[in-house]
Amino acid sequence: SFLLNVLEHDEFLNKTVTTSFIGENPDLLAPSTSKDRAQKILKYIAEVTVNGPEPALGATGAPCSTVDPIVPNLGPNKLNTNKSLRQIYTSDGPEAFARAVRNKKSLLLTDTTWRDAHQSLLATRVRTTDLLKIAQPTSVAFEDAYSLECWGGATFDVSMRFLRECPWDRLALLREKVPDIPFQMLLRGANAVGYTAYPDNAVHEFCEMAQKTGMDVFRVFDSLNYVENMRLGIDAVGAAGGIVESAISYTGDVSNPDKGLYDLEYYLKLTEELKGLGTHVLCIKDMAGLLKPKAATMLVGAIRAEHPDLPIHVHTHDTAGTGVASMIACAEAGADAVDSAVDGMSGMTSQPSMGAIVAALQGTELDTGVDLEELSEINTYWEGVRGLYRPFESGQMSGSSDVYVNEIPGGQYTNMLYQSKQLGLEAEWSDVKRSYAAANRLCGDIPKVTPSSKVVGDLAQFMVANSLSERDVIEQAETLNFPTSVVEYFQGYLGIPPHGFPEPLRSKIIKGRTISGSSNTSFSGRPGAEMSPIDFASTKSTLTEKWGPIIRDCDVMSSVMYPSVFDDWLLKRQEFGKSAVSNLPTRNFIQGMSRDEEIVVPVADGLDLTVKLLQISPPGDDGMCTVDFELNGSQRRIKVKDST
Ligand code: 3PY
Ligand code: ZN
Repeated sequence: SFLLNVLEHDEFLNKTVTTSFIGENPDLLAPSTSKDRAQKILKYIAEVTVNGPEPALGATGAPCSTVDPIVPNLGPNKLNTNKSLRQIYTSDGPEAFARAVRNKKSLLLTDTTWRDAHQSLLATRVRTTDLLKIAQPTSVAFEDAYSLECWGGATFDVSMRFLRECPWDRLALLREKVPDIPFQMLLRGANAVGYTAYPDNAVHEFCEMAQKTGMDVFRVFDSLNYVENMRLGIDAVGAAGGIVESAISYTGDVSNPDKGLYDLEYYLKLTEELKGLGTHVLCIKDMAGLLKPKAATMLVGAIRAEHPDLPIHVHTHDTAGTGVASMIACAEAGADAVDSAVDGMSGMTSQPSMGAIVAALQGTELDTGVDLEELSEINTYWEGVRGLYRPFESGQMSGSSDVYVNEIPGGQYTNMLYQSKQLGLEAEWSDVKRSYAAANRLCGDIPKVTPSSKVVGDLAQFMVANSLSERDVIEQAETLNFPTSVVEYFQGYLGIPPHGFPEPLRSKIIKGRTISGSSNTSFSGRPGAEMSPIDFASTKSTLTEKWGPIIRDCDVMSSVMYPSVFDDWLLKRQEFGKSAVSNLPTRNFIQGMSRDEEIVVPVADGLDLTVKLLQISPPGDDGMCTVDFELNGSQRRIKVKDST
């Protein structure tokens, strides 16, 4: 889809545009010319070259590697007469998919490289263009996979907010390249792909749109394992015809009877409840990597014994380094599928290494059938891509088994470590981790995953910043000015935690404050239950009035999920065009260009721009630099304000 000229018109840029303005200027609706597009790309490159990337992008680590990733040549697909799992799902439905999964004797794998792995290691910054380049070879190497996790979680938000991309385009483009492997996403139950509850019809419409755009398996969780929140997500996926993978967020340690409130009985009861709601596949979502091998054997074994027909899929993070051992224990205890990431994107707070699991099971009954040579070629690509994203590395050098104590989920662990380094508070990192465990106890010992993990993290950071012990918080609760997320948690904005809210701490923190739009101080049930439905038609006309006829139904959904992020995203697109943000090679997207560098930017079907940076002048008296380019052989000059 071409960017329309209207987005690039000065009056539009100055936000004086109205629909009548568009009516009077019909030429604006024509696709933008290649000249406009080229100008915008040069403008983006000049801006980033002179001033660096937007600070919000957070590209503060080491520079990008100068070596381009190598795309393997792995096609075409092998002659395989068996139907793939996606073919079974699309022709015979989710129940048939579940039966096929359950009937496989070998261990099935999910590759999380396209979602959770980079969410956990690289702040979710991997761009669509780098996924598309490896999509076809991946479709060959992992043709028998349970799924490719490629969407949802933080990717929806981050793709618009920081990468200036459309999440829906990402899904559609990947689907085109990978027709036969199931795609999987992470759905935060009643929170969809956001951080708080949305109206029911928004969650329903979202799932329907995702399924239609190519999503198959929806992993549905709630950050408090609150079944009322999960029910909405499960119903929405079911109604959309998707595969319902209901997730139990695992916390504590079932192999240690002295630790916490979460024993086998708790998980078996939750499994029973989720199964009754229309679950096709049960997921054990070990978001912090707490499931030790012995616990895995106990938990998977117990669920398998009670539910012989229920497919079990296990998700973990390798934070402590026990991931491979735990996933093998799960498989041996009767799990059908486990999550792993391509080696170069695995380990530490990411998923365990696919190559390690594949190699460890070779020649056993559970042999995954993945060809290690093909995997190795896919891995070579990802090692290269990881180098391009070096500016986003957290600096973590090794696993850390203290996660069994602090229970910080993978993505958050990396984020908090990174933030501590950014703020020069590295020395306080161990205090933050210790306080996190204390904050969890103060919250009532809860599962910690988006968004409950943010509440616990905010409370932990508040404790460190104010030198408060657990006891201080309890004793001084009435006079402390807690972060909003913490107050709202205690008011029930996320739902009800498994073992209730601790009192009298809760009342002391709420201090009689009411929830917005109500005279109550807290929610008594599902927080989103009372929200009025979104009027999609009127939202679309409002957006169309504001932005012109470019607004698609999926844009309306993006705006419903993230209204201000969406507006900001469109504004940036006007400034720099779609091609600049989406099609520039990653190194240039992050760092701009260096003198005499020449790159090729694909802009539309079959059309390439060759861009060479000739020189940059020092800033003049007006603070402006001139940046000279050669564009397809002819000279172009761009002026940029030096704001460094
Ligand atoms: C997310 O919600 O994004 C997660 O990855 C939770 O584990
Ligand atoms: Zn995860």
